[in-house]
Amino acid sequence: MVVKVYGPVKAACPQRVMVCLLEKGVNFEIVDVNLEVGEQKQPQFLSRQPFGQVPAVEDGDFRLFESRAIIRYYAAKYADRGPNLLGTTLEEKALVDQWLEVEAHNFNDLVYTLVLQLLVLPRSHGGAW
Ligand SMILES: N[C@@H](CCC(=O)N[C@@H](CS)C(=O)NCC(=O)O)C(=O)O
Repeated sequence: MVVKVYGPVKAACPQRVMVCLLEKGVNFEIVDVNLEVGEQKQPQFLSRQPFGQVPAVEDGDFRLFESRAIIRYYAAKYADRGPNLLGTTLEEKALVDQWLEVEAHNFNDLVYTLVLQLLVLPRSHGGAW
C-alpha cells in the first residue's frame, strides 16, 4: 500500500513527513494541495484536515493529520526497519520526546514565520504561497 501524503512538496510541514518516510524506506506518493489558491481550506480537504493545513496522510483506510503525530506513527509502525527514530530505552524515548517538543514549541514557533516571511514568500510567485 502506497502512503498518500497530501501537501505541496515545497512546504516544510509535509517535508517533515516525507523525510521520515524516506528514512524508513516507506513508499509514498504526493497528492499536491495548492496552497496558493487555498485548496487546503476547501470542504474536500477540510474533511481530511479540519484546520485547513497540510500535511495529511492516507494509508489504506487510515487517515492522519498533524505532521509530528504522523512521523511518530510511522517511526513506531516501522520500528523494525531503517534507523531507530524513537529510541530504545525509556530514557532515550524521553529524550526523543523532549527534542520533538523543543522543535515544535521553542524552535518552530520562532523560526517558521521568519523563514516564511524573509525567505520563502519573497521568492514565490507574487509574494503568496
Ligand atoms: N501543526 C501543523 C501545522 C501545519 C502547517 O502549519 N502547515 C502549513 C504548511 S507548512 C500550511 O498548511 N499552511 C497553509 C495554511 O495554514 O493555510 C502540522 O505540523 O501538521
